[in-house]
Amino acid sequence: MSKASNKWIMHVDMDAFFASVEQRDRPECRGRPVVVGAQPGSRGVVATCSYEARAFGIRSAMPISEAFRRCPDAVYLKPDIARYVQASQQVMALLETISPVVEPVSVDEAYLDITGLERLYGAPAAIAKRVKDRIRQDVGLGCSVGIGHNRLIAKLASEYRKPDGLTVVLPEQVEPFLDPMPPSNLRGVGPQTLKTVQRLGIQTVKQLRGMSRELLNGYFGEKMAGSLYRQARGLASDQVGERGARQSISKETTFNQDVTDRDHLRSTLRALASEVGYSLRKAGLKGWVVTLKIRLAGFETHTRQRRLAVPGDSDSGLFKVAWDLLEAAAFFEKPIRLIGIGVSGWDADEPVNLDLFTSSEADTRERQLYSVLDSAAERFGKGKLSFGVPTPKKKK
Ligand code: TTP
Ligand code: MG
Repeated sequence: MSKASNKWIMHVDMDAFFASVEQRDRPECRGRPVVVGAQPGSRGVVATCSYEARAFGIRSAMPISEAFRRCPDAVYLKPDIARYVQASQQVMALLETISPVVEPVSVDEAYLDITGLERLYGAPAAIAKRVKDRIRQDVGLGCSVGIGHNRLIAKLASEYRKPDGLTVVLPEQVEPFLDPMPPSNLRGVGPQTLKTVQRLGIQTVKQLRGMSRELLNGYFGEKMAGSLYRQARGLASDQVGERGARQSISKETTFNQDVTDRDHLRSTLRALASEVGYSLRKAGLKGWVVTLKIRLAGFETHTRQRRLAVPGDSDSGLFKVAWDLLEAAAFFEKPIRLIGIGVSGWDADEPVNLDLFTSSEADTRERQLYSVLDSAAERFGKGKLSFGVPTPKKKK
């Protein structure tokens, strides 16, 4: 961790993501303050807003009433998550054409390892420009890109100039880059840490770097002290990609239209079970646990699991268990958007590298996305069904 990295890591973060998708799709909103979130008059909050709206001091998570007070003339829109998901997937797919090592970390940001791509595309700044141009052309959205020798520097670089930023921080520039920053820019600095930072009168990362590890330990506790100590020196991981071993083999499918028809569900599940069975047998694995995954229209996601009497890998056996789980859960009254089946709990101790939904990059991205949306939903004070935006009381 402490040795200098010779990698180039890129961090891409979409600008005002939800609001930019709206401005893209609604030309009348371009150049105007746009606030995506709850409707004025309700008790919800701002999900995000365009940079034109930020000029009025509007920010994510601000009560919508406060946003409305600051800018009654803004366009107030309810989130349309499906369109944002689609844009997100387009962006991630595009990034995968640039580098084979892409790690989506939220709905609108990803890390790329671009080490060695210079020969293909030119200097790091040229690669960043290429990414920005492609996203602009193909997806119609703007983003900010940061490049550095590790994840921390890349992330701070993408935040450095927003919107439409492009910042490359060379290793010899790391200290001058970090020096004037407020410690709140560093990763994992929550309200508690910030309180101590303020109490100590620390205003810059440079001041933080001037403190010994022992001193930091005393004020922040070992764990946070270690993190601050390393970050103040620009030290961080340069690993991009999936972390952790893959632990299941699974397959899922999203329907073009929500499905209620039992026969359709049955044949889909049977096909998925066959694919999973095939992968299991190819990997020489049998699993103890079968998981059924269902997403209802509206992103409400359920999983049901059953432990088998003997580890299984047969198509029909897997299908039967998954179908039982589906029937027992009585989802049928509701339209189903996605269905998946997974097997885990290996009988053998071999490394598994065939996971198709639980840890595939696409699913990691999707799970992260849904966790973002679910936590947003909690913040908005609504159930998980509604994408977290309170129903507007009445259109004005
Ligand atoms: P961010 O990347 O934090 O914000 P942003 O893309 O809107 O703006 P920028 O990066 O230019 O500063 O979050 C990405 C999306 O996540 C955002 O468009 C909406 C959603 N989001 C919420 O729903 N609630 C929140 O509190 C935040 C911060 C984001
Ligand atoms: Mg963003």
